[in-house]
Amino acid sequence: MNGPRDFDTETLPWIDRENADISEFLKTHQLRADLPYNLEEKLNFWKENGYVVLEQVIPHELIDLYWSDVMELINNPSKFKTYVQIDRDEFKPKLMRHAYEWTTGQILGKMVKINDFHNQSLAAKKLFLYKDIISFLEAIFNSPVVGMQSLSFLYGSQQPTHADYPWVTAKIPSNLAAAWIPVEDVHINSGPLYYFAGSHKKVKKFNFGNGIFYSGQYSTKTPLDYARYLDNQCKELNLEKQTLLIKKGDVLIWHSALVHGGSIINDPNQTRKSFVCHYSSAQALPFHREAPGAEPKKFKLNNGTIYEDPRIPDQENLLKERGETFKG
Ligand SMILES: O=C(O)CCC(=O)C(=O)O
Repeated sequence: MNGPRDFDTETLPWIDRENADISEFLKTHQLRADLPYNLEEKLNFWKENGYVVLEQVIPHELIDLYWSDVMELINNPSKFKTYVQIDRDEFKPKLMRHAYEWTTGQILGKMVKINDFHNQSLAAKKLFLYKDIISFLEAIFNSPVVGMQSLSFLYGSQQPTHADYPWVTAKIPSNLAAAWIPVEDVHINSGPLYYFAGSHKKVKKFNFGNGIFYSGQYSTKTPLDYARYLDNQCKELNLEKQTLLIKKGDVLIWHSALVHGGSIINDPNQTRKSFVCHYSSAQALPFHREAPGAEPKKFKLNNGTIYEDPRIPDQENLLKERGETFKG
């Protein structure tokens, strides 16, 4: 079988290296003095567990502005070229279409992923690059941060067990992390996110037949093979399965190799509104992923960057009024 069997050690984020010295890093780097969490504690926890929860850092006002924009998309899909994916199930080919090709009723259904709504919504951009998330990511990458891709959910995803790096790839695949931002307190019956603490360093990378990255064309193993492998590995390694029951205002940040998925929804009427954001570092993603090599148009905030989607420039910041009211 071809392809790499692990991340390239030369380009691993410093904190993922064997000899990472967190106290030394904090002594030698200029970091924000007004962080609302203890960065040293969070970095130590991250190194060990592959995730952190930052408690009550995101203003409810900003979350509400973002969700009002999402509701505008849902109620008026004909105005939007947003990419909306509606799956019949996780393993059938994805049905990705522009919002205007779906109806409100379809977007309000289950198995719906609204992709990259931050293109249209300024409030979503501000949430994506919220200062206390970006400061943590800057520390783990030791680099400026790029917001790479985002997903908006009304219901639980029920997504099978996976890690993100085989799918969400930048030039340096280990330079990847994600944030899970609840729009409401997470209810146990809503199909909460689950994850296995420590799996980012204990589970050996899966070989899709063409290496560790999934390719619809070249992989001989399927996403379901991958899910089975991960479930078995986590069981054999006795890794603790944890369920994410965080509250509006909190945020979970997780490592590119943390094994996670969406639980089964026990109450079909229970929403699980959330904004899921994927990030990379500036050196790993110097362009928009849909236009590698081309000079991107940039939106900058809190030292983080988002690139304008070159496929739909006419849609950029279509919804900006609500976002403009947020001054944080
Ligand atoms: O929110 C979820 O249920 C799944 C999100 C996820 O796994 C991902 O975006 O990688």
